[in-house]
Amino acid sequence: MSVVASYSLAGKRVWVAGHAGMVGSAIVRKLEARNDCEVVIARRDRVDLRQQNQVDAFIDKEKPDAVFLAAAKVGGILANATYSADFIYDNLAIELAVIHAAHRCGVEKLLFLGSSCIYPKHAPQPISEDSLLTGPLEPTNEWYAVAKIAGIKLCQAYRLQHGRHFISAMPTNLYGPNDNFDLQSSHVLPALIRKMHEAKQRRSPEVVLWGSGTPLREFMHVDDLASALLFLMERYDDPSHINVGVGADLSIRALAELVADVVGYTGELVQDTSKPDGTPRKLMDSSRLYALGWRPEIDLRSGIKSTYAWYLANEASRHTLAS
Ligand code: GFB
Repeated sequence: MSVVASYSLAGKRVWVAGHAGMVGSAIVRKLEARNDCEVVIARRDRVDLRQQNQVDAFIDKEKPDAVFLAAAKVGGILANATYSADFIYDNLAIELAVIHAAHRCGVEKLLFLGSSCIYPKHAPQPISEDSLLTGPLEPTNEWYAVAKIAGIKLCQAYRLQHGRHFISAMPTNLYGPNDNFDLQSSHVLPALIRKMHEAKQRRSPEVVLWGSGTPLREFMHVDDLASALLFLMERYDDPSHINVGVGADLSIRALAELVADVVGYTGELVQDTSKPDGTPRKLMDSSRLYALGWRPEIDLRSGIKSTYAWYLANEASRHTLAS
């Protein structure tokens, strides 16, 4: 497989689509730290990335050389299950508009961001890239998953028909600065940070966890992801999507205990089994990425610690005021 490529971002105009989100903002931080390329952004109030004509006008004006497609409608298990139409429509529309515009404008390299939920619910673990489309999806997030699978296929189709250097990376569950801490729509890790923090403040005797606590998940700090994405942009050029994970998982119950420990919450952890569990396990096989020479650096405990510090500095008071 011809996976090792050589493409340098140095001196390039690099559009980070989705710059305000958790992933996009982490990519922007990494690019700015390099200080050798020009970061281009599309402000959300000026460009609706779901609208082909608006994306076309933006890309014609800005003429980026490379694109990180990190813009997406994302959310946790409940948001995915509740807003099925929004999740499939917004994500398909963004992918179509940005990938097509990048082709039309002759963008040299594009990296599309997917998700580990593209894989079948009962895929063999750890999940290799070859498991894609080998079985039924997890119903709570199949709308999002189908849109993300379409994104991979779009990149492959433009490679095949037009020789474009469009690649796809599939990250595992992510967390970090600029995450969504809304208790209804967030993923589990930010939800647990907020729940434990507020329970500690209020001296609540218990914190409620959704589901059985037995599902296994793998968590990666978004700064590790951003580092992997810059690496892949410069070193990977293959039609196959590539997994980006840390190689280890833990149960939701164990995660909750870890977050409680970091936050300093000592009350009871109670399971609300009326809430969905989602897929039982999704540990990704990231050996293809590791074989290229990249490795994650942020262990889970220190990642949670720094994310909690970020939450305290940026979010906690906003929530206290709102409640
Ligand atoms: O992170 P999460 O919302 O999404 O939930 P998925 C992971 C697990 O944590 C589930 C449990 O078993 C939840 O029931 N959980 C426990 C909680 N307490 C909480 C809580 O307070 N909030 C939340 N949100 N969960 C998502 C997909 O699946 O993963 C997306 O829906 C995407 O499409 C994302 O792929 C990475 O890991 O189950």
